Amino acid sequence: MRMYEERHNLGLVSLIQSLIALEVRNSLEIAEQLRESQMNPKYILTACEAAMTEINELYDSGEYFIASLVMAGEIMNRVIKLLLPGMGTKLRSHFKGRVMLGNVQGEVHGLGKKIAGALLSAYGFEVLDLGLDVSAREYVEAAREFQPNVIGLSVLLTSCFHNMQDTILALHEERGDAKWPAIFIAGAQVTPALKDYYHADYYADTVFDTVRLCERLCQSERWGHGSLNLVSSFSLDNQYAAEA
Ligand code: B12
Repeated sequence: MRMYEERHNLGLVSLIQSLIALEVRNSLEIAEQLRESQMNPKYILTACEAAMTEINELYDSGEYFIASLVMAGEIMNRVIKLLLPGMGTKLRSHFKGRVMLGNVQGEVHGLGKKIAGALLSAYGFEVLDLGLDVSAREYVEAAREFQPNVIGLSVLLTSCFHNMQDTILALHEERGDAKWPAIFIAGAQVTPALKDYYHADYYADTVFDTVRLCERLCQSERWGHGSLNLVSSFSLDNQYAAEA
């Protein structure tokens, strides 16, 4: 058992090192081996995030350039694609509700949202991903058509916060006095205080929080509850990590 764990940890460390070195093929091979060894995809994704943080530090210190960030984003994109099929078959269950996601106008950091969308689909939600750089008007029009139970806005750049605000205001106007669809915000720079400041309904910290939040919201809407008495974020990693 111990040897098995050590091998897994070594694999994750090699993945992080390989990502930091921006080695495309090697990173994908290691991710594939970890996937085949039945490792929980959550740990593989967490390792990717750790590598991203390190890559960002190298960028900040001037050792890496913007091209390195693009490259790192591309490798991570491929790792996510590689992990998706396994996540789907393990987690997919009956239809739970409709979730619409998008990156607000001006925002091109789409990896966190992509992981969230993949995980939500795997857990039985119908997901519409509007993509990157989505205007307030596009959100509203898509919501009219798709009729989501929940809408998630993703933003990482602080310079895009005002666009997030415009989108939330437009969605509030569209739904009038109704409580649905519920609106949540997510992304590395987003905090519970921002949720209050920008009048979003909820805030999700990790992608696993998002799954749980959407499950509770969709259940609540089905049972006719006005809204949930939830604190902004959850910590449910254990439950979902065990399942994933
Ligand atoms: C990779 C990267 C890029 C890539 C993006 C590639 C891609 N396809 O997404 C590229 C090179 C394009 C890029 C560009 C820029 N970037 Co950049 N980038 C990063 C970096 C290094 C990693 C982001 C990332 O993908 N992390 C991995 C993902 C999985 O993590 P995550 O997004 O945080 O998501 C997690 C949670 O937040 C949550 N989550 C996130 N989103 C969502 C959405 C939903 C719906 C849910 C449920 C959950 C969720 O779940 C995820 C898993 O836990 C960050 C630094 C950092 N460490 O965050 C800077 C960073 C975000 N970038 C930054 C900047 C400034 C820029 C540029 C403006 C740089 C420039 N001078 O041109 C441009 C932006 C252009 C634009 N108009 O948007 C700054 C933002 C600073 C700020 N305060 O606003 C950062 C913080 C770097 C820094 N320290 O300065 N970047």
